[in-house]
Amino acid sequence: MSRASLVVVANRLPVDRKTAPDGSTEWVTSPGGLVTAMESVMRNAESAAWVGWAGGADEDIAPFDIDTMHLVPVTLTAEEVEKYYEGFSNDTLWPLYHDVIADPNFHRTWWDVYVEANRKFAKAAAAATAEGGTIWVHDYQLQLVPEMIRSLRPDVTIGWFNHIPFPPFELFAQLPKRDSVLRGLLGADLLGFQRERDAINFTTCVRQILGYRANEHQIIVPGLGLEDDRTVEARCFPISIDVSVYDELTKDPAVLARAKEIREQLGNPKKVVLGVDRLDYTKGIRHRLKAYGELLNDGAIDPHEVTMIQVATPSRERVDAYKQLRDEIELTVGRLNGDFAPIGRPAISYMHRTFPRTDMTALYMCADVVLVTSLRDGMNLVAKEYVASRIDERGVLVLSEFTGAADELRAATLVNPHDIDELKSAILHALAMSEEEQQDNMRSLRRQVFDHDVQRWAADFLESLERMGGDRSEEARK
Ligand code: GDG
Repeated sequence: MSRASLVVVANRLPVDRKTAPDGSTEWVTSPGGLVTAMESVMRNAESAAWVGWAGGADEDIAPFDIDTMHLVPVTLTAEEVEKYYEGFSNDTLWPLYHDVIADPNFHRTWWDVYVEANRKFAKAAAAATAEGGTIWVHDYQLQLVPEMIRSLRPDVTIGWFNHIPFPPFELFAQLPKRDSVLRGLLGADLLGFQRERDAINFTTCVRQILGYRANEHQIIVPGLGLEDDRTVEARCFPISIDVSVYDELTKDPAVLARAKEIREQLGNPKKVVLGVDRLDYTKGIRHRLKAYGELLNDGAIDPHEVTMIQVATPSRERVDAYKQLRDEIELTVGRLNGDFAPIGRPAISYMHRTFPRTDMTALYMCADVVLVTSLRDGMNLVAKEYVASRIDERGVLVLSEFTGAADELRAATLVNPHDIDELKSAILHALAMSEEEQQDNMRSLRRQVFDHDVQRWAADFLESLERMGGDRSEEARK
């Protein structure tokens, strides 16, 4: 394929390799809001490509097409997977950007490999983009890519979007190589964040650490030598979900039947409480289980009447903090079931595996209460998916104040998950909420989510980016 006018760059390509029983392999698109949103913007672009890692190590894979997308794989070595991805991305940046819930680890060799891996992505993106094209870089793994692309391809317009929080100055200041990270990001024309607070945290860091002039949303990057100064914008673009998918699934008779079947399999409890998370220390699963366990212990929740389901999707299983978290959660669930489960049915039905989206939707449809108790979360899509699945306008969303979603979903039952007493009260309040109040809240939540879907998110970001690109070429002509 010739070079594309729109190039998306993300750590992962939007595909997984599936191996058939006969040993043959094929690529299938991995489901998710980002992929759906990107598919639709890529379809509308003159020509588009997605640059990213295919998931293995030391494998050279030629560019290929799937559905309507042109994919350009970036090869990572086993050392890069260990030091760039598992190390600097997931064991340094991830905990630091999530309020240091876990201790960030830092090794200078991780940083060196992070730089080299970022360069691979930048080179691949620069080579894949047409003259004057647009590149949209995603997430914390690729923070050096904007500047690297700019030095290779000054003609292109560059955007970057952070899916996770951007930390306050006091925390970001701890990051070794913090100047390089900020300079890497400032290669972009537009930097997108989940919350207003994240954008402000970023501009504050730039002012304090690099000493550049900046207001809340605009930063003046001084030009070197004869170069003009550049203006970089930092704004919030809260990500969302593809609501049409949930609209369809919730009307599918097979999904409706599955929701009914799940309730029956649980012994038809009066109420079902649900948690769905990647098994990650940021999601507050331990706090949730502590509150729920105390409610069982206090006798405030009768396990004959209420069942909790916890789906904990496997995640980053080679990183120590994740191994330890899994052990702790499984020990707690085992103890609680041992202490409280009636014969033949669990007090907490715990699953450490992934489910098809039809099952996830059926779970949302049968849950009277969903608990989102993240200690810090960029957005949290589970909250929005639950709302989108409640065609009956019933159900209660208990939502941590420390999620990006809490800025938008004001009609949820908002909680501070660190306050176990408050969390317990919120769970009891949710279980006892009248149908009228549930309906009032759910209607308001549904309006918010349906008016702000992921297609609108992508279109808003790209329109702002195009505007920045337009301003830049006008300045260049002057
Ligand atoms: C990052 C940020 C931000 C989970 N288990 C299964 C499954 N899931 C799906 C959910 C949801 C997604 O995974 C999880 O999204 P979250 O937003 O909750 O969290 P992260 O993975 O941490 O994502 C986050 C997001 O990026 C987007 O910007 O919101 O703050 O941390 O869609 O439904 N899906 C299926 N089976 C499962 O078992 N099919």
